[in-house]
Amino acid sequence: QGNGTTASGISAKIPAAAHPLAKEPMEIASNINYHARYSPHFSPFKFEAEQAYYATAESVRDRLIQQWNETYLHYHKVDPKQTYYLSMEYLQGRALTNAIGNLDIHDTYANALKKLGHELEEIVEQEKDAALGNGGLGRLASCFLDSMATLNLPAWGYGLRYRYGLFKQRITKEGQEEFAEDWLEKFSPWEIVRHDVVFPVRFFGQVEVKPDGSRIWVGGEVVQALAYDVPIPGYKTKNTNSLRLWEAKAGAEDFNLFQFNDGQYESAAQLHSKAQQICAVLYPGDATESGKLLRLKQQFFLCSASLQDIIFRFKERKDGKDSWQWSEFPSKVAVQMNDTHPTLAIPELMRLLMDEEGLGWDEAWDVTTRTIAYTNHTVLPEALEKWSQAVMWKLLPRHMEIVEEIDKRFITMIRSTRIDLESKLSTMCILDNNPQKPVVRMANLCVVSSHTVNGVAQLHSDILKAELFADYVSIWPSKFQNKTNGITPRRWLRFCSPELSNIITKWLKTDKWVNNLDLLTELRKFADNADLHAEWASAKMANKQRLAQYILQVTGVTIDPNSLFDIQVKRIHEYKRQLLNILGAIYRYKKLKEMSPEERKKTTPRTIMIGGKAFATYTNAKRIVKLVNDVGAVVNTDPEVNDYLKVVFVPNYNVSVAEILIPGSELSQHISTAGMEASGTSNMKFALNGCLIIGTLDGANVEIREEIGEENFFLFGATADEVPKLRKEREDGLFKPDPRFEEAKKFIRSGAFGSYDYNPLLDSLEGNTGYGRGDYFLVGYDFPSYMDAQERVDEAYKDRKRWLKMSILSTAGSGKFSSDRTIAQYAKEIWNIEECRVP
Ligand code: B1N
Repeated sequence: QGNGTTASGISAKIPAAAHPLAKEPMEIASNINYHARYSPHFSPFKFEAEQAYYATAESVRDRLIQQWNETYLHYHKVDPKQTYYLSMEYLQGRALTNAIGNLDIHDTYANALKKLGHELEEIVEQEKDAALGNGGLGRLASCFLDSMATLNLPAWGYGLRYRYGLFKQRITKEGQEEFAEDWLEKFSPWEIVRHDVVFPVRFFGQVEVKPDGSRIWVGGEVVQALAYDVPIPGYKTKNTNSLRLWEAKAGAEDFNLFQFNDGQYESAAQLHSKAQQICAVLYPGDATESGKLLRLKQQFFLCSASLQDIIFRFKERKDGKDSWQWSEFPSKVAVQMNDTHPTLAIPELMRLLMDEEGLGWDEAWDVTTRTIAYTNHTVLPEALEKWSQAVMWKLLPRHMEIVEEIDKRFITMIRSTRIDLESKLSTMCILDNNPQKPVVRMANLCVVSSHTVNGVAQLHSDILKAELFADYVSIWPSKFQNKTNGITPRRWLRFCSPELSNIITKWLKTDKWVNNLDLLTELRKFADNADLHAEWASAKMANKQRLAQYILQVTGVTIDPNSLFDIQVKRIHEYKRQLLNILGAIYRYKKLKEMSPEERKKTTPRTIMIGGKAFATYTNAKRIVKLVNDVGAVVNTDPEVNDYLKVVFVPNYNVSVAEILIPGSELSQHISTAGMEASGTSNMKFALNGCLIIGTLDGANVEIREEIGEENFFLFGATADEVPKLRKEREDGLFKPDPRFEEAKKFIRSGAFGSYDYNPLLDSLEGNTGYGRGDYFLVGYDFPSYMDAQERVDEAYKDRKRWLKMSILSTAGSGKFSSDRTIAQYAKEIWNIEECRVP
């Protein structure tokens, strides 16, 4: 209990009130105090860490609401063109540190809390992560929101308010187990329920033809979409945008009181429970799809509610103007689809314009195609969404009519203008009418209907143009663009590593780099400076110690901050090749065992950390999790080697865990089979934090290496254009495995890591071809060059000066990877929107 605090916990000396925009710590303390006393959520007689967190968050929220209202009114008055970002996922993580950082009130809040007997650093730990996303795609959406607000862009995020976000991962003797994570268990202080923003969303039903020949969708079930707004503050600006999350609800009229009184409790509330299901859980897939009716309902729910809202606001701003036209819509509205998940926005916008607003096909099509743009995030065939036509007809009969018509017109256009493409039509058209399984190809629908299609890193965009979308490129060459991903430097450096940030600010003599990340190049001048080296090393060491503390706390394993911290964290997937990493670790372990004590002393001690969640039904991914844990159990308790090697599986990887791991890392692994990782974004976060990368020429690695210099990047492996040839050679039985690779596999099969049956996993790396065999991801091919690169890492680490220089140059070369740069490019080259700064 801190100064002035009574036995009841709440400070008696500090009055409970003060203006929400108070500037002095004392006034802020009194505002926090006010929320603690009058918050309906807890007893006013307690003020422990949890209550302090909620009261602090509510106090910060007062400020956010103030700015958020001003922003809305300003946008309303100026009426600029606005962007609406549609995404099924947002990985927001925690909000408190980010909010007070962006509002530039960190120190005053820290002081205020001190007066109330609490440390801000401990209070922020109370917050649960908002994990409404799976991985990179969802986190990208969240970084984009931060940058849109920071750049004063009039832009909204739209998503779903899932009750259960990404599952919680626990590690047991069996490996990974999944548990529901209740991020709303108590409540979220960051959302504002908007009872004034509600739209009906229909499912099922049928299409009726009216006497005038127009068509209308009727019947079926109708649920209500209720808005929850999460204010998104920009960094050091008043602009505070909105992330609008929809929740599905049924109304009182849907409750059958007669049935209930009759004892039929379940059927009485049938629509209520159906509505509840819609936003119950986040689809736990990352780059794999399995057709689920509920998932399709979710997608449509997002699209329909968001578009009704967008149209409502467009009309509201036209209200009072004598004449306006729908053709102006695309000059006020840009809709960006985050992958194909919100594809139904296309037929839904067409339907709303034609059936509700009375436009003809041509006009509606013109408006739709000038409004909507599509970002592709993957070329993995299993992740390209294909919905069963039968399911679509049932759930969305009117939309299927529209999709059929879009397809028909596309085919007609090709036949009349590009007869040379006739033979390609069967793969280019939208409806795949294969009698075995007729499906709608969502990516094709997106390409045909969007004004712009972009990939997320240069290599990925090139592959899209040369392969997946090559035929369309010949029709619409200027439709295809690249927008290399980025990350927000606020969360991913300024706030997660204040130590390193302060050093950067000191040496650059300005903190302007936080929203002008290109300024980091100035650090290059000091890359050899001994004073900077000393400061840099001490910041890194502090971050490593914090990380070691965390690892001890969650795993019980003690790791040595003087060893090289080597991290791979991302969703577990065969193409990301965590298996390559762990096989390398196993080989390293075996060699250490064979060495004499003197020889071991000459090696570079390493701590290998691997973390990530596996899709619950992805068996091989789960086997990899189990293997990492089993290897750790043996290596970490082996007294002969555990001064030189530790292998740790970091459980329940999420945004908050990343904020501890990344600043403390020295080497990180981005080792996907070339051509398979569209971009990657954690690679950017690690590089920004002065961590060196060992990686393949894949995704954004290519551009990172260009920016920071090839001498500062540990490169290995086949290139994307070699991959098909290597797979072919393998099929032809021409592949000769490296003896080190064979040795590592054999060691596992010998039972060195326990009795679990790893044969199916290892078999996937063997043979020449076949389902689950033939080493599709080329682990065996890349293994020798990977091990060679690892040897170069060990050597480089021994030369402290050289390593520090490389680390500084990594940070210095990371400026391009700010999401501010990415978003500025989207704004200019795709959305055609401009800054609209709140005065
Ligand atoms: O999107 C990220 C990229 O940096 C990654 O390389 C890429 O793998 C990731 C189906 C996906 N692509 N596709 C998905 C997510 C959920 C789902 O249900 C696919 N995620 C990516 C950001 O561009």
